[in-house]
Amino acid sequence: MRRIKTTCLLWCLSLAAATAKEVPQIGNVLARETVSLNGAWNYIIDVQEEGYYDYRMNPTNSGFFRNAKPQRPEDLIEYDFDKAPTMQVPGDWNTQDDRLFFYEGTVWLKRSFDYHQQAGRHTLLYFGAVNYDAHVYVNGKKAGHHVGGFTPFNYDVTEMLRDGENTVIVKVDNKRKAEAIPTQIFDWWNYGGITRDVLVVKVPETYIENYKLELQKADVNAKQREITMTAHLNKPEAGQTLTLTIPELKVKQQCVTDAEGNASLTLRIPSKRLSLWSPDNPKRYSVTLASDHDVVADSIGFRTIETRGKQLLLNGKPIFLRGISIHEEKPFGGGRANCTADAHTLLSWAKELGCNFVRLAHYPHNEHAVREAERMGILVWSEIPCYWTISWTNPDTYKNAERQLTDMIRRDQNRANVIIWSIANETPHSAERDLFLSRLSKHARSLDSSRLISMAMEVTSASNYKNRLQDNMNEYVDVISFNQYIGWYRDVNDAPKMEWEIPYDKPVIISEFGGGAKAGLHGPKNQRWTEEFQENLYRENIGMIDKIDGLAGTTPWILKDFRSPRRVLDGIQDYYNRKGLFSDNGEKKKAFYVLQEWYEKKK
Ligand code: GCB
Repeated sequence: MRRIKTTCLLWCLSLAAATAKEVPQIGNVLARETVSLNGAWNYIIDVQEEGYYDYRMNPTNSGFFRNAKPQRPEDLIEYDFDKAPTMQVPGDWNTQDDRLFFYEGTVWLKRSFDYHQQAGRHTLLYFGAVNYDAHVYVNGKKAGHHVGGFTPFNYDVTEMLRDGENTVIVKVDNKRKAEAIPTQIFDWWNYGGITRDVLVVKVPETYIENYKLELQKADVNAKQREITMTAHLNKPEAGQTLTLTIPELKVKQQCVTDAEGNASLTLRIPSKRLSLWSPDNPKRYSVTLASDHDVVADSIGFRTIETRGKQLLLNGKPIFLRGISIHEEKPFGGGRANCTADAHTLLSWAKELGCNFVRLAHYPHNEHAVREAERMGILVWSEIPCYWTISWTNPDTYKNAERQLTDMIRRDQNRANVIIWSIANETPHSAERDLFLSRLSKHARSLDSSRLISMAMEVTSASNYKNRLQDNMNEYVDVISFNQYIGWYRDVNDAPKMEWEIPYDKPVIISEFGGGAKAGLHGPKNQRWTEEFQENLYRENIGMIDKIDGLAGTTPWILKDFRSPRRVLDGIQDYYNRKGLFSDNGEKKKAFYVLQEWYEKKK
């Protein structure tokens, strides 16, 4: 009997030893103690998901995640990661192997690493993003499953790691699905793979999971300003002292966690001591937050953003957003961007254009890009890929969208430059859509009251050169934004005659306008695809837009030509959307100078 009990216990322990847990995203991962798993990963292309399903389409126990090796000469194992080619992680697979250029399906990626766990420490396995559907295995056991291609997720893998060599295998599937976010059709390249950093994060058993510092709104003449700090531990542990230090502001203040592991405090700082973050003064303070066992350092800027009628106020003063839309693609050629250098090049082009604002379309961009924009003094609109025709009535689709929104907000909640969370782009009107998006809007507000909410709407009626924008979502957004393509999809050369009716007392952003041009193609201004056509379109649109009542900014479409499978015109598009002001090789088109000239006047 005793023996049975012991066997049972051992079995239970071995089961326990195999479990990993998805834990809430750790905040400010880049400042934690980490080991990078970036670099070369072996990969196997698995068109029929042979490594996941048996020949009756049941998930198999002997899938590729086992990383099996023949033990005897007669053993049959029909895959071998160690003989498979390698690709760089982070990186999209489409630009690393010609066979994968148009591929949409499953690829397995594997990486081994040496690890020595310290007693009393926990280990998280963090992915910056995997597009789209990821099954993660550690040493042959499942760590978890994640859906959504542009937001971070992490597992506590403490119990799964061995002393010495460890193996991580990820099954990545980028097939498009009607119920997914984004859905089956979208105008950008469906880059697959582990597209952002992979990190092993070493944390104490009880660590600071996330925190948020927020400058409270106040009168511009207020003598004193309030900064609130809220933080929480990964565990409901009461009685831990948190110490917030900002040496430059002479701040060292403490608070104690409650039974939920939450703590908060309020700083009161003389206004004249506080230098507010703005595009002209991208001031960030060194901040550290320490608990009894953990410490995390950050650089944080303080600013307020709010609206007053049709005005947009940054730090209490009206601001015009001289923006441009950007896709997360490398500056030269295609391929997913994921490093500070890529971001720096793209953002420098935006700066040269005269921008103080970028719309990071159409999904959350990588953290390096948002931080680089903050350092360079560029305001950011950040959005989730709730784009075009979403399955509005599917509860799992809603959960997926809400999760992506949550993870986007949690990751960047301390970035002073992020001023707008956008919840959707060009979605068809219906009661179901209104319900879905209004829930998202309320959710975003419940997580973050220090930023504005918007979405890219569409013009609903147009006749006799009169355009009207009407959208039930108006009451759920702070800023009315809409895309319009007069001069390209509509009414070529009619922009000067257009009138606009936007019946809401809120600031207006034109979140897209533009047209395509092939760099180096010249001709008369009415000839499509020439630089002159695009140049003229910009001139006429700017003339029209500038007259819109309450115009608070624009983010024309788009900084750089980007890859899109929808753009098939040979010799012109060649699978690029050509609406960039820069070509895919970084050459400026004529329209660049038109926008630059206008933005110069708007300074
Ligand atoms: C839009 C979409 C954007 C497209 C663009 C275009 O309205 O929001 O994703 O790429 O138009 O080029 O048609």
